[in-house]
Amino acid sequence: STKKRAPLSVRMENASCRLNELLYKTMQQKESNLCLAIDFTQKEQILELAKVAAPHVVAIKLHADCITDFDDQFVKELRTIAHNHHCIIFEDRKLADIGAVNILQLKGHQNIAKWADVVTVHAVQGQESIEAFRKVINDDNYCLSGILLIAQLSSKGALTQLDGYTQAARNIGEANRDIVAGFICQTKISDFDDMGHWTPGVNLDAKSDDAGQQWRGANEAIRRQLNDIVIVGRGVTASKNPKEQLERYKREAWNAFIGGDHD
Ligand code: 6AU
Repeated sequence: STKKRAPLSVRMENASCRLNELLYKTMQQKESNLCLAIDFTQKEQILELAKVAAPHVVAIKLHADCITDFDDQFVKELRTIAHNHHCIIFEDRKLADIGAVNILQLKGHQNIAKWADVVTVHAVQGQESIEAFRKVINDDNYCLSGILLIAQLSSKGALTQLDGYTQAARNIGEANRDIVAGFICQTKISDFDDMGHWTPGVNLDAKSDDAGQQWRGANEAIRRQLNDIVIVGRGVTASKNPKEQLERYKREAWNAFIGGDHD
């Protein structure tokens, strides 16, 4: 897609998915399009960084199944941080099963739907399995207010590059905009103003890890590839001074978003 982004106010008004009303309002208020991926294994470590990050980011992304001491107290504290700083809590579970099982997983062991605002879902299981999320998203007993479809992966050789895959994922998302808030992708794929393009694979100091990940800068991801939200993990979490890096990534990503004139 080459169409430029609409202003945040327009996107907010056009939001079909509840998550996006919150997202675009929060982006405007915080002047941030940064999401921090906290891939730590212990809840205290995660909460400590979440507190530092919350004022700077629009979303905090977790892999709850990587946390070895996950419990209700963790969830409670996380929700408090989210509430105090207007942060979206994002569980990156990448669900990929038939609809009925996806729902069981959402309500299972870690009860994701109760505390996560948004969860990632693969497109591979097809449209009807994805439409099954609607029941949970529309149920006020759950926190979940949208899903992000994985349209492209950042890793080298990802099969999402196979002919037609990304377009097929986009079509499923665009046909279900009340529940699909947007995409995990490498470049902007949808021309619907309300759809959010969340992009991982951003690091300002390195190009790759030793396990297939591919990184590029924020300017490339946001200004050239027209994504909306930068998802950064180790660029911040592996640094000696995470707060300094958070401020740096926030500034770079936001400048790229509002069309700052640096390269
Ligand atoms: O900045 P990193 O490489 O330390 O972390 C990137 C984060 C990780 C991945 O699980 C996630 O982004 N991710 C995803 C997501 C968000 O779904 C998709 C993808 O294609 N690549 C990727 O790295 O927490």
